[in-house]
Amino acid sequence: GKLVIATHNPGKLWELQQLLAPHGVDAVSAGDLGLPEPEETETTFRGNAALKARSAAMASGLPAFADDSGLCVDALDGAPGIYSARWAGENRDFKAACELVRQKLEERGATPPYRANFTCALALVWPDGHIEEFEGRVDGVLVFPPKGDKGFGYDPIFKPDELDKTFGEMMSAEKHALPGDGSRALSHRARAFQTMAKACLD
Ligand code: ITT
Repeated sequence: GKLVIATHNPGKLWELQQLLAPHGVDAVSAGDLGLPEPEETETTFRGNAALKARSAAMASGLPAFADDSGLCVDALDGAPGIYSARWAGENRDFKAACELVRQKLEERGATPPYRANFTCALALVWPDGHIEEFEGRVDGVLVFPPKGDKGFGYDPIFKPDELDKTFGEMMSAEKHALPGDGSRALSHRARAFQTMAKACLD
């Protein structure tokens, strides 16, 4: 049967479709189904992922899968965290959001290396309410000025510890897995997905 990908973020949707493709899952996005976008009222990545997946499963009567994720900066006490999308404002201006991160670091008097991580919570919810939850994280440093025009969101300012370029300089396949070993995931989303695939898709 079909699986709903409960996201309205095109960059995320693209990556989730790439990750799902090898598993032969028939997926449709919440946007394509015209499902409403619930307000993210929870206080954790995990809570918001569950909220979005539940909302889509109830509205569609299909199993639904949601991703809640964000950038957590050590010197900013974990901000923007669950507010990562909201820091980009109504018009989702991530150039401005990256600049806001730099400004806040400057205000705090923080000095490089600016340690940070991306975290991703995935929730898979069936119409009967059954839920499975997974998490993934990648650690790295922030670089200014931003580098690269690939990916989405905060990708141009995040350099994972494992490689010498930012996510903004990587194609989605490079962001998903470490070179030379397609089986070892790199990004927070690919790491969470890998755990989910082992538990639920294979
Ligand atoms: P949905 O809730 O509809 O899925 P959203 O963009 O609101 O879309 P989130 O609430 O999870 O999603 O916000 C996560 C934000 O964190 C997202 O907008 C990006 O700016 C950022 N983010 C998450 N994963 C990222 C990644 O892999 N690369 C760059 N930025 C990322």
